[in-house]
Amino acid sequence: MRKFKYAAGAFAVLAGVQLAQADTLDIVKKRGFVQCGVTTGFAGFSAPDAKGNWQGLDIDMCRAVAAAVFGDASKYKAVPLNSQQRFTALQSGEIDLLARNTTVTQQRDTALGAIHVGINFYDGQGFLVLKSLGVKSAKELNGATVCMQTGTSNENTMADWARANKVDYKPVVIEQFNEVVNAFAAGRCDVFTTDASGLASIRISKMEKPDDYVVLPEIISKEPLGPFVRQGDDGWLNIAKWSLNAMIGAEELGVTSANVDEQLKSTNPNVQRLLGVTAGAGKNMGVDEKWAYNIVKQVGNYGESFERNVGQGSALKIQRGLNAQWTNGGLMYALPVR
Ligand SMILES: N[C@@H](CCC(=O)N[C@@H](CS)C(=O)NCC(=O)O)C(=O)O
Repeated sequence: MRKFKYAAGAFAVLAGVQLAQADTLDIVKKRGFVQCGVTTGFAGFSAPDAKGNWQGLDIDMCRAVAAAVFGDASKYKAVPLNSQQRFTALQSGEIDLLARNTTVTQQRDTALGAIHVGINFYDGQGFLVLKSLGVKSAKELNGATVCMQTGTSNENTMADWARANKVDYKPVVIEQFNEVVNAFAAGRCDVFTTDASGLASIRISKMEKPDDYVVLPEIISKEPLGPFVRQGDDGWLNIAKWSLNAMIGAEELGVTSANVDEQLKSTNPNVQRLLGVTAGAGKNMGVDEKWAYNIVKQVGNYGESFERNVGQGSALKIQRGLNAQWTNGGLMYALPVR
């Protein structure tokens, strides 16, 4: 009897493993597009433009994976999710890829059935306040009301930091992004706390008078942001991981959307392998050898995507900083395609 129970248990585990390893690539190919979990609208990272086309650094991850799988960056569907909904949507299979300013943490990588793909933006948590408040440092925020969104890492980070710095604050935690933004704009709280990139985005795109607001200089945490996939499908993880790597690596190698056709003639073996001139990388992942060529041609390299969406070509004007290439003093370091 005992033996039987054990066997049944082992079978269930096995079946579970098989379920978890369901071939996402196959499912995506049959469906014809990637289901990509994004924000409900967060300028610079994932937001629809005036024509309703989604744009952003995270959207470029959706497009890169679509280009790798289909040779067509447009073959993805943006699934808007608030902070609270995002991991459930990934667990349930509603989305194939979560590309939504999500901080990589040990808990998310282990307890939520999710696994991170890489880092596409190194960030840290900060504070946005009205200039007229005259606050110069976050440590002066004793007694302040602080707006933040439910289901973010920002809630715990704020609590930890406030405790350590003996700052007493009143949290105003709201689930919907627009509502928390409106609460802040209406003065229902003195401070908005989230990732510094998010604050830059909120200040520029959501505040009526951006110049009335300032992001305080203090950064109280590490918020390495990156895409996630479901645990248990290493093949799909590889496609997402190497799509991001291809963008970062292309920048390092000087391959851009403008010169990628010319670069097909490059004598650099790293460029030849990246662009599929030397075959192998695509086949190893079950996609076309031109997977990375298609990413760079249609989406651009990481630097192009950064500048267009959040950098100098955007309203946010975020400096490269930690997101510069390692050769330029930053942390962007592509793993080699070979
Ligand atoms: N990086 C943090 C915060 C990410 C986050 O969800 N930030 C909010 C900003 S307040 C957001 O993007 N909201 C957009 C939405 O819910 O549509 C995390 O992973 O928890």
